[in-house]
Formats: sequence, structure tokens, C-alpha cells
Amino acid sequence: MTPDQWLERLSRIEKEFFSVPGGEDPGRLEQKYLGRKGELALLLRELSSFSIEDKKRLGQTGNALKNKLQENLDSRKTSRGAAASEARPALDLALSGYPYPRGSVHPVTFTANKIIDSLGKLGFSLEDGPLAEMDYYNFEALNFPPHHPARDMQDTFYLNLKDEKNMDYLLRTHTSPVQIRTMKSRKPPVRAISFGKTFRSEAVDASHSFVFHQMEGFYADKNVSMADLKWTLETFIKDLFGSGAKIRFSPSYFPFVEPGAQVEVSCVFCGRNGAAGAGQKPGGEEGKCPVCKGSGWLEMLGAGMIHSEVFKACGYDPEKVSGFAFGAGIERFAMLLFGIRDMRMLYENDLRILKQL
Ligand code: FA5
Repeated sequence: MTPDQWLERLSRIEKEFFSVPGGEDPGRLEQKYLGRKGELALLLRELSSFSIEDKKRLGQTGNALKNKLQENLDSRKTSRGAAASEARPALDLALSGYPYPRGSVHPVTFTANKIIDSLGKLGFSLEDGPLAEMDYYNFEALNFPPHHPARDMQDTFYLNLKDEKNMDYLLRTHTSPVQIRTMKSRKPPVRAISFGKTFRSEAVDASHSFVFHQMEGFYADKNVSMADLKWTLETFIKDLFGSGAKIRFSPSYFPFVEPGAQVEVSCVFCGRNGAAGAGQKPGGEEGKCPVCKGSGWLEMLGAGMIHSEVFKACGYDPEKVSGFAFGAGIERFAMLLFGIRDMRMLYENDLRILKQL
């Protein structure tokens, strides 16, 4: 390389350096030009091959540029630091912290926990099952044969997915499939409850939703009778609503129990007399309790003695084992416990309402 070529390279480096925009990282530029293998550093090292006079002359020009670049890099670093601290407010350690609102348990969770605690005291263990369930567990093993009209009782969301028997997967319509899963995996005596989300293709109104929560309880053992069911439900309902609460049974149909019953609980709002009390909000017929509509009773649970076909599907001998089962909507219980008249209030997540509960 001749001295002229050396100077030409030096001026190219200068031009290139000063055309780099201000936003570029100064650390990276420093490394590129002045670092150990930087372009200017390498060029200055080339001086060793020149004569003493050229070394002196070119060395001065080269070092002058090196100082110029260093000054420019320093000022780039300073303005970059100033911009960063402008963007970030100064740290004031004396400032008090941001108030962080504390949440609370949702009424549905609160109610479910109360039910689980209450039945847990009676020896029921808590079991779980999948939300995307097989047709077999949700219907077939519960004595709803394929194409049986009883399936219409529960409007179902079917999934575009088949199980190994080419039956549909679906979003479980009730928590009863957990009964089957538990009985299939355990030998009697079994006493279990489950709780969780259930899904039905239904329009939303004050007492219906397409996603809601259910709880299920069942007991299978030798010599279990309807009297055991009645005692269990009475004890559990009194624990939840107070010792004055009463229950009554009326016949009902569910394919997986025989006999089946609808269980009503005495209205906790009017104390079973059916009359609108002081402090009750208007909304019902004149003089009548707006919650039970004057009947004094509220339908709260489905229940019955586990059907022999269900036992057979689970590998239990119905000649030797008997049992009861019951199931209910958690929202229904939450509405009673919190005095809510529209189920939608539980889902809208309006904190002004939820905070009052
Ligand atoms: C059942 O789902 C049965 N598996 C219950 C059962 C279990 C009966 C064991 C016998 C033995 P049913 O379809 O009635 O039954 O639903 C039970 C409860 O779920 C209802 O009483 C109601 O409180 C609640 N529920 C049903 N559909 C809806 C809905 N769309 N929105 C909110 N809650 C609902």
C-alpha cells in the first residue's frame, strides 16, 4: 500500500463513520472502528511498513482522526444516556406503593367450597373428570342408549372428534360421568363428590347459561337405601342453609337412577310460608315470596337410587351393591346463599355487584 492509498482509506473511514445516524449504538461503532480489530486500528497498524517520515506524517493525521472519532463516540454516549433517563422518571424511594386491590373468592367458588366442605365432613372424597368427555361416560354408561330420546333432556355440544369406538366426544352436559369414572376405578364402598363446569346448548336467561357448574355426589355400598339418601341430603342442606331448612322429594325421571326424585328445599327467603317478607325485593305476585313464587319450596337437586344398568356398566353386581346419587347446579345454590335473582350477575364480572356479595 502506498501512502496515498493509505490516506484514501483513512478518508473513507472518516466519511463512513460520520454518515452513521445518531440512533446507532455507540458501543457497536466503537468496536467497529476503534476496537482491537476495528477498521481504524488496523489501518494505523499498517503504518509500520512505511518510512520514518511517512510514519510520522501519516501517523499524526491518523491519530487526529482517532481522537475525533473518540470525541464523537463520547458525545453519542452522553446524549444516549440523557435520552434514556428522560424516558425513565427519577426513582423516588419515598413514594408510597400503588394501592393494589385485593380480590375475593367468586360466589360460585365460595358456594362450591362450602358444598365440598359440608359433604367432605360426611366422608365424601372429591373426584374430578374431563370437560371434553366421551359419549360413553356422559351418556351410554349412564343408561342413555344411543338415539334414546332421553338424550334430548340435555342439549349437547358435540365435538368434531371420535373416540376409539367411533363415538363422539362432547362437552360434558353434567357431572354424572365422574360417577362412572370413579366407580370403574374403585371397588365399593365408594362415597364421592365432584364439582365443575358443565355445558349445554341453551339460551342464556335469568336461570340458564350455556356454561354452568354442577356438583354430583354418590354412595355405593351394601344395603344403601333411599333413607340414607334422605338423611345425607337433609344433613348437608341444614349445614348449608341452617338447621330450620327442610327437604321434600317428588318423583322424577333420570335414566341413571330408579326411582328418581326431584328434591325441593324449603324456601330460605320466606321460611316456607310463601309470603313476601319485610326486606324482600318486589318482583313477585302481590304478597307472595318472589323467589319461591309463593309455594314455600325451591327445586334444588335431582337424585335417586343408582340404576342397575349403571352398576353393570361399571362392573358392580347390582344384586350385591346398591347406592344413591344426587346432582345440582351450583349457581342455583349460590343464588340462594347470596340472594341473587339473575344468574347472569354471576358471570358478567361487574365488580360493583361482585364486591357487594
Ligand atoms: C342432571 O344434570 C343430573 N345429572 C342430576 C342428577 C345427578 C340426577 C344424580 C340424579 C342423580 P338436570 O338436567 O336436572 O340433572 O340438571 C341439574 C341442575 O343443573 C339443575 O337443577 C339446574 O340447577 C342446573 N342446570 C341445568 N341446566 C342448566 C343451565 N342451562 N344453566 C344453569 N344451570 C343449569
